[in-house]
Order: sequence, then C-alpha cells, then structure tokens
Amino acid sequence: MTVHEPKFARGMFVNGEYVNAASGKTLPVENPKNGEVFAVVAEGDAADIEAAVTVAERAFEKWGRTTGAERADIMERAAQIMRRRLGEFVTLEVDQIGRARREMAAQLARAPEWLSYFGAVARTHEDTVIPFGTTHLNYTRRVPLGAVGHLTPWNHPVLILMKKVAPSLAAGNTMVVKPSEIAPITPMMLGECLKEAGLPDGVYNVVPGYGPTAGLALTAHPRIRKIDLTGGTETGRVVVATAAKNLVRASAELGGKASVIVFPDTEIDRAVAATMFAGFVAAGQTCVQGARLVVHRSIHDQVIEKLVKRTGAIRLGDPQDPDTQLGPLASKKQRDITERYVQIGKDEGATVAVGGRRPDGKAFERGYYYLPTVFTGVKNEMRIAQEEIFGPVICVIPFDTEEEAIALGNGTQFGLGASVWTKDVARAHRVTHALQCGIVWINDHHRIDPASPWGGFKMSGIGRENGLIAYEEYTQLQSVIVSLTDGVFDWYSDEGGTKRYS
Ligand code: TXE
Repeated sequence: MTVHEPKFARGMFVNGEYVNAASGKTLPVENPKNGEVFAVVAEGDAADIEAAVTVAERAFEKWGRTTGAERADIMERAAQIMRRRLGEFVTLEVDQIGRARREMAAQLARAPEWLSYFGAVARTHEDTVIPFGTTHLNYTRRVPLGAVGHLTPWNHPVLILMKKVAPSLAAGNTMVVKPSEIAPITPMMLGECLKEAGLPDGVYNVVPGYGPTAGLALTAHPRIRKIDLTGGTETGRVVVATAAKNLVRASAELGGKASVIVFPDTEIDRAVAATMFAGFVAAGQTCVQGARLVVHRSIHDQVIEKLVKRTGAIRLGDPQDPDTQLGPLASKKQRDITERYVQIGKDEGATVAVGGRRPDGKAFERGYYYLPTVFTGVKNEMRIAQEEIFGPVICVIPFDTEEEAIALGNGTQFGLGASVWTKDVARAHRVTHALQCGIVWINDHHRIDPASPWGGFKMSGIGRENGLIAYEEYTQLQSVIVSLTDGVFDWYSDEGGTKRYS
C-alpha cells in the first residue's frame, strides 16, 4: 500500500452529517489498480456504534410512524437524485474496488430501482383480515422493527447495500450500516442522496470500521432489532450466533460456488458466452459466480477450445478506461487468495487451460491484477471445486447423465445460485426442481431484479433479499382482534349456558 496525500477525507455519516470517530482514528481507502491510498474515512468502533444506534432509535420515534406514502415519496426522490449523481457513484466505486467501469456503470444505473420498487411496496402495502367468526374482526398489521443493522461487503458496495436499505426504509425502520472497510465511501454518498430527498436525519447512518471492532459491536448491540449481513460464510456463523444471544433476528447472504450446467443441446457459442459472463463478471468476485462449469462430455472439448481462446482475449487494464473488460481484484488479500487456490489446483492435479498467473507488463505491476483462469480435469472433490475462491477462476467438470449433472449441481456445501442450459423444457424444470439452490436461472445466469427473491439454501445463508418477502422480513406482525358486540362478557356469572373464550 502506497500512502500519498489522499484526494479527500470523509468522516462517518451519522445523524445526517459527516462527523469524526470518537477515537479520532481514520481508515485508509486504497485503489487496487495501483495500491495508492486515495481517501480516508473515519474509523468507527464500539463507541461510535453506540452513538449511531442511539441516534437511529431516536429517529425511529417519528420515522416509524410515517405512512407508506410519505416514505415512498422520499424514496422515489432519492432514486432520482442517485440517477443524477450516477457518474460520481461509478467513478468512486471503480476507485474503491477496481471493477471495470463498463460493469459498474451498468450495475449502478439499476441501483435506484430498489428505492422505487420498495417505495411502491410501502405505498401499496395491504394488511390482511383473518376469518375469526362473526363476533370478532381480526386484522393484521405489519409494523417496523426499530433500529436495524446492516453489514455489507466490498464486491458490490452500493447494490448489496441497496438490497438491505430499501426494504428497511420502506417498512419504517431506521438503520446503522457498517460498510466494508474496503469500500466505505459510496455507502455514505447514499446518505447524502437520502438527506437531499428529505429523509429525516438519523434514519440512515453509516459507521465505517473493521469487522471485529465496529462490525462486532453492531452485531452484539442489544438494542438493534435485526442484523443483516452479506459476507463470507465464516463471518455468517459468527454474526448469526452473536445476534442469537440477544434474540435479535438475523439474515445472512453468504458464500457460493454456483454451477453452470450445460446440456449438449446448447450451442457452443452460447455455452462459452454464458460461462465467461458467469465466471468472470466482477473478476469472479460475486456470490453467484459460475465457478463450476458442469458440461456434458460430448461437447466438453469444443466448449473448452473456444472458452480458452476467448478467455485469453479478455482485455485487462485500467478499470476507469471504458474499454477495459477486467480490472484488478479488489484487494491484495483477494489476489493472494486467488493465487493460493490456483497453486492448490495445480497440486491437486487439475490442468491450467488458460491464465493461472498475473498478467505481464508495466501497466499491471502495482495493481492486484490476475489473468482470467480456466482449470480443466477438475474432480468434484478437489478443493478448487468445493471452496469459494472469489476470483476469476472457473473449474470445468464433465458429466455423462442427467443424474450426474444434478449430483454435481448439488455437490458442494453451498446452495445460492445455479444455471441450467438446455432447450428441453421438461429437462430444464426437472433439473431445476432437483437443485438445492435458492436461485436457479434457466438459459441465463446472474439476472437480478428488486422484485425477485434472492438468497441461499444450505451454507449460503438464511433469509431472503428483494421482493415482498424482504419487506416482510423487515417488519413484525401485529394481530388485532376486535369484539363486534357491545354486551358484557361475564365469564364469572352463573347465567347462560356453556361459555367459550376462544
Ligand atoms: O468478507 P467478510 P471479506 C466471501 C469471499 C471472500 C471472503 C472474505 O469468499 O473471499 O468472504 O471476504 C464484516 N462481526 N465473501 O473478508 O469478512 C466486514 O467488516 C461483524 C462473499 O471481505 O465476511 C464486512 O463489512 N462483522 C460475499 C462484512 O462483514 C464482521 C461477499 C463482510 O466481510 C465480522 C464478501 C465480525 N466478526 C465476501 N467480520 C458474498 N456472498 O457476496 C467481518 N465483518
């Protein structure tokens, strides 16, 4: 890490303004394309989390009582403001995590949709009337939880945050966000947009800091009402267990090792394009990365031949250059992990068909670049096929029968995403229904919409983001039972026959 004079400094975003950490400490933000620190932000710890939770609780007293329509108006305005500031978001996001500008621009252009969708949910939400006989009216109310906590990662700093913030706001909660230490700037910019849209101060707070200090303090805080993490599976275990001690609700979107399952009726070009998109978008740093190409043996060689050729032609470069297709990995740590796993793969006996090293050339010397890599000759039990690498590495595993394809699709501890590629409609659904995954795409991969539920089976997590289910998970249900009679219900009088109270 090279420390130059940082371009700018930010504090932490609490109660509608940037403030310093109680300790006065700061946290450096590094640009992974050259290892330079380009910004500093406040480094929060337990004292700052305590202050932010107190602010959020106070803000909840009013925000929790607003109508859905009032919240929707503010959220829609914030969506427009984000659209206006899109260029700034993209530039900073690229500087923080090194992801190619063409990808970040496409992703961030969609982020405001989350505010619009969940604003519409808040505006149109209807509660239910329960059949309870003729003497009573029973209805339910979805009420907010209170001050909630969000722990977010670095791979999609704004988009993943949006999946948590939008339903939280829509339901009437207030929040404290502990963003990734690698990418804390854009989450605070979102606070600026929300404030400009009219969100009352204290509803949305961001405390940058490290996981074991600020993150743990938020998770262990007895007065937050829900903790929502996207991160690694090991972090998920710690966070969910810590929250459970306070009987705090937890949802966790964790690791993955998605399979791209290609049946032989898929055209070779389509299979290759699918594999490259699923495997290399975001330099493989996504939870639904198609890290495993499970391909029918009859087309294996043809797919590999084209895949190797096209992978070798992917343009690496400065991520701010609109022509760059693949930037550096987000951190030195992430490249170290990738290099370690590539070595493990070689030691396990798999073959590097393309990539498998850092790129040559002066332009790449200081950044955390790694060539997109394809391993062939992979066996399901190998560590490279089982463990989340979170880098641009694809493992190819051939299959012969549909049963084998399903077994391979289910053949890891994870169960977040998978894709099934075939023109046979019956087979597509049959295979999909046999997969233990929270999200399955048929003839596509990594499609997302604010309305479409997102979350994992098995070790990929608990709870769901997106859609009505996410809104519901940010509320609690109150059941109201109203007597429709004016008469006295006198349980202890001797008059009348048999009485019932339920
Ligand atoms: O994530 P962490 P890291 C996977 C991926 C990656 C690995 C580690 O395989 O290589 O996880 O990445 C906060 N209490 N994914 O280290 O640590 C942390 O500060 C409370 C998959 O970057 O899980 C950050 O804000 N909070 C994934 C957030 O948790 C803690 C996305 C996630 O960080 C904490 C990211 C603690 N004890 C990584 N420890 C996906 N599914 O998309 C950390 N944090």
